[in-house]
Amino acid sequence: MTPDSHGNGASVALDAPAARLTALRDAHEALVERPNTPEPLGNGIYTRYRYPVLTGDHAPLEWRYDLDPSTNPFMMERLGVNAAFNAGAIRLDGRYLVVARMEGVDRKSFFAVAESPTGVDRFRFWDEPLVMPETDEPDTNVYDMRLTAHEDGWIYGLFCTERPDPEAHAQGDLSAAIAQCGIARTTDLRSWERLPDLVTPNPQQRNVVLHPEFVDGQYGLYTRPQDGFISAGSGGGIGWGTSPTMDGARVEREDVVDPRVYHSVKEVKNGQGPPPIKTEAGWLHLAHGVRGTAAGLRYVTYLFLTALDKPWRVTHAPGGHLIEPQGEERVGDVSNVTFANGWVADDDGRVFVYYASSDTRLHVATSTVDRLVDYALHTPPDSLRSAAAVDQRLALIRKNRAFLDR
Ligand code: M1P
Repeated sequence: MTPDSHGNGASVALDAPAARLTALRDAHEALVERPNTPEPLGNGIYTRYRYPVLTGDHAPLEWRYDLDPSTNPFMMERLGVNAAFNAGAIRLDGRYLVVARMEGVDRKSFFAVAESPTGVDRFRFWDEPLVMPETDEPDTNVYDMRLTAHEDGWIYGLFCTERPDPEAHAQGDLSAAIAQCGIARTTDLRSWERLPDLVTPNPQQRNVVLHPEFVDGQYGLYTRPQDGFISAGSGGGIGWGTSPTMDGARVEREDVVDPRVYHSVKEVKNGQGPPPIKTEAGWLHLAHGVRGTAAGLRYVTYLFLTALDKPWRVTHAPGGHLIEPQGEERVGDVSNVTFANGWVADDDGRVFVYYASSDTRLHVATSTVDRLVDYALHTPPDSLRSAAAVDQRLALIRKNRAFLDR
């Protein structure tokens, strides 16, 4: 113990950081162990939960603080974590696992696995962030992993790898980048084999997702062709292509199967979320759609079904959004965003949707395959025009009137 500068013998220099560390540990433990509670009533399609399941504050203290008071006398954060969001998800050996997009205060994203016994709370990060091997072309930023347990036996992680755009940089635009699909595979989420990036006919790719089954002996890929880094340009929409291998994956032909649509939730751009869930009614897909507003872009999630034998053929497309930003979800580093790239379908039919809000935190919504299929089959499609939307609503009102008058 060292006397403080007032010479009163108090042990400020060493005890203060120790006391602060104890308080930090208590607060962190309380946050990680906090039970989550379902929000009452809801819309019948899914249940939201009171608290986010992951935030930047869930990152272990060891990742953020130098715990040695002799080198960190103020016990201050040395490497802050800004956010934990857009997570891939999987159920493995009875555990709910997410691979979250972590973002340091330096804006660099990295991946980290968090594990929960319930799927709705007590997500705890593994000891260290995930170490993702690189190709010969180093990644500037990696994010938004989609996890696919493929029938070939591997778990694939497809993610966005971003590198500088040299032409734009030469002209002074340092925000431009080239986004491509990085590919890695694993069996345990601990050790990863990095494979060559996906090659497609388009200059930019984000939101690429591997279909879980072979299709005509090929790997099926949902893509998102795009002209520019942010704007879809003449591209956009969810594409479909196939590749004979994932070790050197190449899509020669990309067909847009879920296009952008004027005056809809996916007017500006859209992208596949997690890999689809196989149901008796077809493949259940979760995606995000983006529209422009005076306040900037608004990201929501939406659902659709495709044919079991042709996973690229949309059979049912409910109109409007599934999950939209509500309350505090509307505010964050990139406000007015909900984005989902992970969900888990349990053997008992429960579905855990991991959606992030405003590029800041990760939430869960629970539902069942039966509910989501019912929603997909029986929600009217987007009517595309106001008058047609009124007709849809009148049909519902009149059906209800007839039912109540029986
Ligand atoms: O900031 C909102 C989202 O923007 C991108 O998604 P998209 O390519 O569809 O525009 C991604 O960077 C995503 O991570 C982010 O949440």
